Amino acid sequence: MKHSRLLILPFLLMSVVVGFALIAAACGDDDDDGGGATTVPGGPQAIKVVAKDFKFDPDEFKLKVGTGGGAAGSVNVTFSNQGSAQHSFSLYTDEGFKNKVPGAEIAPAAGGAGGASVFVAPTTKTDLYFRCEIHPTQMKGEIAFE
Ligand SMILES: [Cu+2]
Repeated sequence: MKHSRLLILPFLLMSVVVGFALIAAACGDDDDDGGGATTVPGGPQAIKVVAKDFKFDPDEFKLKVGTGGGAAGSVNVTFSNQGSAQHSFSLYTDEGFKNKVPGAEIAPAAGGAGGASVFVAPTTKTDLYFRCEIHPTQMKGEIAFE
């Protein structure tokens, strides 16, 4: 009986450690909340867009309405092309893709490459629309500012 007691204690400790690891892993994955959006308090908002298989992943983001200026009012875009064809990132204020958002543009990048840009977040609730200029009908997405 003494032996089984000694074996149970390490097992319990392991269970606790594994339990904490699972909780930490679950909390660390915020991707479901904002569709890949991350926010640092007082800093710029940020989105990570991946281009793959002629699609953007994610293709929908939810961000907060901007504060009008400064770092906190801007959005950092990180773009990563994980496909083999060239892809780009352009952001527009309209669904018809006529008015570009200044600063947001990321030039065409080859597969395995990427880019980054920064734009000023709108200060009122609005939707912005992005697309790949090389595959404009296939690769589209949306950023909702709420
Ligand atoms: Cu493309």
